[in-house]
Amino acid sequence: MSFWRQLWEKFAPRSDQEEIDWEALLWEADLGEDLVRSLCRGLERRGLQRKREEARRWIEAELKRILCDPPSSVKKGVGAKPKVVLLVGVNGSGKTTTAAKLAFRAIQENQRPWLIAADTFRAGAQEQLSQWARRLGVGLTEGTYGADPASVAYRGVGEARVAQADLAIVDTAGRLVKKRHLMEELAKVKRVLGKTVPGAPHEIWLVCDATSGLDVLLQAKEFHQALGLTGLIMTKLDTSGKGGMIAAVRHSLGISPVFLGTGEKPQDLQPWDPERYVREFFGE
Ligand SMILES: Nc1nc2c(ncn2[C@@H]2O[C@H](COP(=O)(O)OP(=O)(O)OP(=O)(O)O)[C@@H](O)[C@H]2O)c(=O)[nH]1
Ligand SMILES: [Mg+2]
Repeated sequence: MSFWRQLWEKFAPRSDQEEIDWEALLWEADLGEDLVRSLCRGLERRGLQRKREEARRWIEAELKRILCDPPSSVKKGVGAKPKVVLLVGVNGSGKTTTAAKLAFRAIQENQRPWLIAADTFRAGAQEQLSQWARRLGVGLTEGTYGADPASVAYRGVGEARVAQADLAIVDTAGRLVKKRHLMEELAKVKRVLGKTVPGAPHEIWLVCDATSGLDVLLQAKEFHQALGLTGLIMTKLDTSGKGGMIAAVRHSLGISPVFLGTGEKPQDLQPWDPERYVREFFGE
């Protein structure tokens, strides 16, 4: 059963006299404070709180509108060689796995990817990405532990260019949004990448874990403020039926998902398809 259906059954009153607690229902869908408030106000303005079917239809239509509106950002990096993608996110969100998935996808599309291991902090991070590079047969720039991630990223794009790669994927260390110096370190990686290929980094994607619920919105706000995100990759959707925060992030920040992660294998990456997402979320 779809997540929305389950929620509906949980909150639907047993009799017509009982009211639905719309606010509680929308909160549970992980839609976040701004969007919950705006939907509740909308229901009130239209006098729909007690008209359950109409209210439900209106909410569904609103969420579909938010999710399906075309993203405002234009595609960057078209024609750049290599196109440079910077992956950022909190610890364990799935960045390194997603870097491998993106490389795999590029190969499927007859493109030449290049991986850059700019996580010089977490023990094992270098080996993790180099293992993926070997498995996928993809070129890799390694860093040494303790090295400046910006210098690894810079060298990496240089090597990608020499190898005539089409896509350079920069994996970075996980970081807590509240640690200011770590966010500044990422801002430096971004600045330095700007000196490699015109317009780089062409994409800055926040990799976030769907099981973190509303924390995703908080992460998106902080990373967006520090770096200017161009998109979102929501991982682990195979382990969590929820995904309401995708609507929350779109509503609050106007940032859309680009891919969804649905497993641990290289092929478990789906391009964002709002129509499909809406169908699965509402169970249509
Ligand atoms: N089920 C599932 N697991 C995933 C997905 N993406 C990543 N994982 C798993 O999540 C764990 C963490 O993934 P990593 O790619 O190492 O995460 P990371 O963000 O690079 O972690 P740090 O570098 O430590 O910050 C691994 O066990 C992955 O296999 C996904 O879409 N679905
Ligand atoms: Mg990692």
